[in-house]
Amino acid sequence: MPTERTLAVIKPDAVAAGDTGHIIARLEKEGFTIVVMKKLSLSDSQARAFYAVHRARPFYESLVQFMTSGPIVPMVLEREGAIAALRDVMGATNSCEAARGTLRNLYGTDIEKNAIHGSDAPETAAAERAFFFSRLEGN
Ligand code: FUP
Repeated sequence: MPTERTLAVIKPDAVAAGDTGHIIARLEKEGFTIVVMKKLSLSDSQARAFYAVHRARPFYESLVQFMTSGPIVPMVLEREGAIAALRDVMGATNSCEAARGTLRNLYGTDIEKNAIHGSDAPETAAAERAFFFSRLEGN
């Protein structure tokens, strides 16, 4: 399996709960290398742009509110098969349904406050990495 890069975002719920370090430690234990990482707060328009694919969905406004409610920690992760491997360790979208021991099971609350985002395909990984990080930053 080739080495890949993907984007992970520790969401406002997990950052506010003080779980940033726990999540990073788990990702490193799962074999991911952190290529580049930062902590920031999204503006309303930035959150709308990041989740533009969901703009017609009923949960969009609430999702934008949540994602702008506090700081987040985006990072580029590298590993063999990184995109699928991150989705595995994250677990299902709804934290209530995520398999035991997954990050969303351990650190999320529900379908919205689910602790972590991970890109779902090579095309979205490339676009989402570029959303947060420039070439100059090592992306
Ligand atoms: P995922 O790829 O697992 O993050 O899930 P989606 O791309 O389907 O959804 C993106 C985000 O929208 C989720 F992380 C949380 C939010 N969401 C809701 O708040 N309600 C829903 O019914 C579905 C998704």
